Amino acid sequence: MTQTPKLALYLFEGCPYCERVRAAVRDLQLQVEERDVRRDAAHATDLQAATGRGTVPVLRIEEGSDTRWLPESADIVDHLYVTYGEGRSPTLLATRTIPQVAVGIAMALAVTAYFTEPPVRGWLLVVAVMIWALRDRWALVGRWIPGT
Ligand SMILES: N[C@@H](CCC(=O)N[C@@H](CS)C(=O)NCC(=O)O)C(=O)O
Repeated sequence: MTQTPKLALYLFEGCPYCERVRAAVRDLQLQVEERDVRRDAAHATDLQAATGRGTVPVLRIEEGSDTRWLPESADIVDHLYVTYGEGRSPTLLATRTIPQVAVGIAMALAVTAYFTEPPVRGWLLVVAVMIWALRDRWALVGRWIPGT
């Protein structure tokens, strides 16, 4: 799909918040140039100059002579769906529903573990910690899962 504004996404590999935006870009089949701030120092410098900080993701929206810089993954995802979604809602990955549910399950397991006798307690705690550790990595995993 093509669109009038030229979109560039400032990011770096392995950044979970950037993966949320990538999930939206994939879902909406948008043409967005990716600018990795860790691979190209010029992109990092441009981002710092424009936003005053190095935090990613940031979407650069160029429309004619007008350029806007949009930070915050949730705001970027909202913007993309409102502008290009044709009424569609963000996917579970783009809204971070999956990591949030994972945190909920991990906390429930941890609480359960507290009231359970060993050795079940130990195993529940291990599983809870693993789910918690993966909470923001699902977007990376989800890159290979169709329909997410
Ligand atoms: N609330 C922000 C968080 C973004 C964030 O924490 N990005 C991390 C990478 S995943 C980052 O850029 N850290 C480096 C820094 O803040 O300078 C969002 O949702 O976009």
